Amino acid sequence: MSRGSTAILLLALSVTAGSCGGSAPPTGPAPPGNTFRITIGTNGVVSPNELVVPPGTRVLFTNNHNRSHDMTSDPHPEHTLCPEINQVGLLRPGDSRETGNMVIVRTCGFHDHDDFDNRSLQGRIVVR
Ligand SMILES: [Cu+2]
Repeated sequence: MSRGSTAILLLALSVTAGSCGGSAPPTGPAPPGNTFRITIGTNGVVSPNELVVPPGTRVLFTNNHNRSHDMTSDPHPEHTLCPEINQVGLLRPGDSRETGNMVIVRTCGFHDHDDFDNRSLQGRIVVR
């Protein structure tokens, strides 16, 4: 392969890599391009504690705190309001995991099941 065709191939690969949003498979690792994120900070506080997303969104939860958090749907302890959130579940320090596809227009409260009355670990995802 000539030097010129190698450059064209690399250019084509980089264009492909930059245009892969919106068609993530239903399972597998969290796509790094997911812009809908809720983070548990090093201070143990969720941020943002309210996130508005369009229907059909997965939200990526990341735990940057130094202890585990079990992120689940309201209400506690049934977790029946938005079961998609229960797919996040137990996040060890440094873990990231997505919700299921949030297709129903509604407001989904969530909490840390192991620390359910801690308001710093409560929030909501508004699907609209
Ligand atoms: Cu709970």
